[in-house]
Amino acid sequence: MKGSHMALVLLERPAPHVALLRLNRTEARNALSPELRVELRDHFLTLSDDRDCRAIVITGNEKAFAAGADIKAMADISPAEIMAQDDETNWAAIRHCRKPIIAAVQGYALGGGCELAMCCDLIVAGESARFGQPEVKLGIMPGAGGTQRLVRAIGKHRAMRLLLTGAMMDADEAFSAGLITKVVPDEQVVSDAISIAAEIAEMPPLAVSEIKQVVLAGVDAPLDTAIMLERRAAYMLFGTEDKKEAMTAFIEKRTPNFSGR
Ligand code: DAK
Repeated sequence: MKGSHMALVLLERPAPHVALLRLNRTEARNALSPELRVELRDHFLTLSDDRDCRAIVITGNEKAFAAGADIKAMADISPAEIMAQDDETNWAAIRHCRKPIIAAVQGYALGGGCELAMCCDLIVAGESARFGQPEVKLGIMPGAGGTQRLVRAIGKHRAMRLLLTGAMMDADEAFSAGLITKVVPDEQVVSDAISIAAEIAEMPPLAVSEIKQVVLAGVDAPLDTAIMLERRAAYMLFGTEDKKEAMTAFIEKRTPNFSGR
């Protein structure tokens, strides 16, 4: 936070090696203003490099994870102005973050808010969660991966309904469609996401990082190439101190102690 400026994204450390980012524009249903997106980018850049951070949870509040890009900031904007904002750099910081990211969603995850959730590696949703891409109703369309990620997550025929009508999916529908990891009671969303993050944070960090990278890079590569990526990363992990420690600990029937090397 700089001076008296109210942070639009709050950073907490709720468990060892776990960072929690809270979107903090309650009055606007966490609409992703240009300023908020820059703060979010800076947090992800820092946490991606922070050796103490091994997993990240991102959440909103009980009413909204995020209701999308800020409509009031877009109402009069020209294509040149929106290009000049270079929002892609902000999204790239999230996409390229090396640490696993868990979205903890209560309430609305719409438009850019749904795109943000889909950028994460896991999505824990409360019963109040609502997912949708309502851009069509505003005469625009998703611009941060929504058309592509939704189709890959839930298939063309379900995605088209949401994209072309702006309809929302509730948490159960999102779960059965394969968009999200799990549904829990609203009051447990953040604590559940933190406990998954804490479990990940106990794993050997290099293995976690390689698994995340291979899943993400492989999904858009030809299968043979992706399997080769997987094999090479798997070979490499045999060279880590943590592999030696994990296997020795198993054989000696004790808890491993990972160094991240
Ligand atoms: N932007 C600005 N303000 C918003 C907002 C938003 N997206 N969503 C809510 N708010 C504000 C409301 O204006 C209201 O402000 P006041 O009237 O109190 O000043 C306050 O938050 C509370 O909202 P409501 O009174 O409407 O609250 P409700 O609980 O009744 O309804 C709602 C919540 C989330 C269902 C409703 O607010 C709503 O429909 N909001 C808009 C959702 C939406 O259409 N989202 C999609 C936005 S478009 C791109 C990249 C990305 C994008 C575009 C381009 N490029 C790289 C090119 C992304 C576009 C979008 O996300």
